[in-house]
Amino acid sequence: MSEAMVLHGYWRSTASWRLRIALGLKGLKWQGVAHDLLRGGQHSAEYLAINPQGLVPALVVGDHVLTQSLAICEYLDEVHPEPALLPQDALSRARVRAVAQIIACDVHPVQNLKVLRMLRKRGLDQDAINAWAIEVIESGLAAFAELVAGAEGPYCFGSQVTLADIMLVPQLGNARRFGARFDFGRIPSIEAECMKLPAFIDAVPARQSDAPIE
Ligand SMILES: N[C@@H](CCC(=O)N[C@@H](CS)C(=O)NCC(=O)O)C(=O)O
Repeated sequence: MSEAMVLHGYWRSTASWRLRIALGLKGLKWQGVAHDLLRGGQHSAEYLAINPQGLVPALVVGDHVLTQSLAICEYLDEVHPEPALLPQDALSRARVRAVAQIIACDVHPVQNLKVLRMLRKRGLDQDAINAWAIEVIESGLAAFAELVAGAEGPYCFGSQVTLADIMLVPQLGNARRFGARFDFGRIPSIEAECMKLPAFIDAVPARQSDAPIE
């Protein structure tokens, strides 16, 4: 693949953050196009032509547009198998996908900007919205921690970074933003281990070119 891939994202988007980690782990070159979610960049006609869902990320690979971060991570893993983001055997893969989906399907979607705005429109005040988000994050992370408790470290499932770690670390960024607890089981030590790796360090929101200058 000669052209660099184009990642449509936003510095603080946790779904974009997952892709930045995956691309970094695979050592793949990419160019970023930032869409300011707070200013509605995701709803511009130009972006909707790329992703009709009006959500980031989208990854442009040659003539193809890919959406949904989990599907994109799996695509990258299939096309660029090293280092593998999923284990070799089917049972272990199912376990990794299950915890990855706790974050991607059950925890993260309900704190989406779109969802939080809908709640506000329906009369919930900010404290109630935050309390709701915290409850969802904490219950999801507690279950995540239990499901990885029996596995060897230092990462979620052993000595290989998997999709589970890629989903977990950005979600912890969201947990901090909302003031949710995340000190469940091995979660803090998994995060600390991941944050020693360049792919995780480079992917943090504050390091992105569209992040506000402090
Ligand atoms: N399931 C999607 C979620 C994408 C998503 O929710 N993106 C958020 C940012 S993390 C977004 O674009 N929000 C814009 C909005 O809610 O208007 C994925 O994993 O790619």
